[in-house]
Amino acid sequence: MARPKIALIGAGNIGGTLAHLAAVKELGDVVMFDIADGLPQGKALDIAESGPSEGFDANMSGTSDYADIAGADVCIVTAGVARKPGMSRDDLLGINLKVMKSVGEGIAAHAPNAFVICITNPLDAMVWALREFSGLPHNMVCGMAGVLDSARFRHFLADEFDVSMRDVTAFVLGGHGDTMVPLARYSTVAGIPLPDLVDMGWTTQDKLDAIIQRTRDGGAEIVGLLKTGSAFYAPATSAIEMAEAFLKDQKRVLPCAAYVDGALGLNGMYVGVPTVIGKGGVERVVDIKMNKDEQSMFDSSVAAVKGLVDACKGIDSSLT
Ligand code: A3D
Repeated sequence: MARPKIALIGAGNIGGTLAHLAAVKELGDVVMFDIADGLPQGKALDIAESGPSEGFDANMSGTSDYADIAGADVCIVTAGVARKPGMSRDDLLGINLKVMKSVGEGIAAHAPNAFVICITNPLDAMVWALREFSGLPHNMVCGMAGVLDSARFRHFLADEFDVSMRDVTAFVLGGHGDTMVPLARYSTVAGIPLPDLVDMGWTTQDKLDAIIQRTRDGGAEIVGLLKTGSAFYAPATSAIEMAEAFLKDQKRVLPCAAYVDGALGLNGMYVGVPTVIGKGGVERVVDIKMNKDEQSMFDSSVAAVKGLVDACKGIDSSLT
């Protein structure tokens, strides 16, 4: 049986890390695409040369020709520009929108049956635009953000409680930006919700509020430290978790930027929501109930995403 084929569109910091993880986890053959001459070929060869020590057999290749992604089962898109200190994700909109057009057309022409995971920022608007440009079914195009934002939240909580990260679950909804909504009520340590842990004296409400804010600022914290780009190890790991859920039909319940039409009171838009990912792509959106405060935070986040989508429509008249 042929190995699955994984196409990585963008071979920069995240693209290279995705390729390495896909190889080490033996998820399939990897083809890296980039417009930068030699970059995808060089990274692919470098990773292939780790195969004898690591013990994987997957094929690694690099290309600047979309024809080489033909028949890909999964496409993970990181093509575009990343933030530098002082920039917001939204500052990337104009330039990355043009990139999404060429990527969307390339995927439509050569890998129309792929499960597509977008990582390029500003995430929720870019995944919407990528779906529009590619014309793929909505359930087969989604964005990675919630898994990363939840992982950051889980890491900070595990540190605060001095417990294993494996026993901390967290829930972050909404757009991937300053308005994201970490939901304390739905986040737990071994099933015990965070508000109960505050009551039990494990932490204070002030400390929990600070952790929630640090989660919202998680991307900027890393940009500030790196100074030359944005986070890439955890973003790559998060997207690989989603790709693996699809390739192995795991039915994982993962938050991602999915097309929501009907659930959570939304009509036809991309935003971060809990989903079930399996061989059908985004198979379900989990229609959770929010209280008044949570709903109002989610509404602000939805409004911010809608503003970015409108900005895309203002830039490219083919988008309606
Ligand atoms: P970087 O290392 O700059 O890699 C981007 C790559 O895209 C470069 O190698 C470019 O040559 C390539 N590229 C540019 N234009 C094209 C094109 N038209 N076709 C193909 N390739 C192209 O960035 P990175 O890997 O650090 O980040 C990639 C994207 O992910 C950025 O937009 C980041 O803002 C975004 N990002 C998102 C998250 C989320 O959680 C959603 C987290 C971190 C980064």
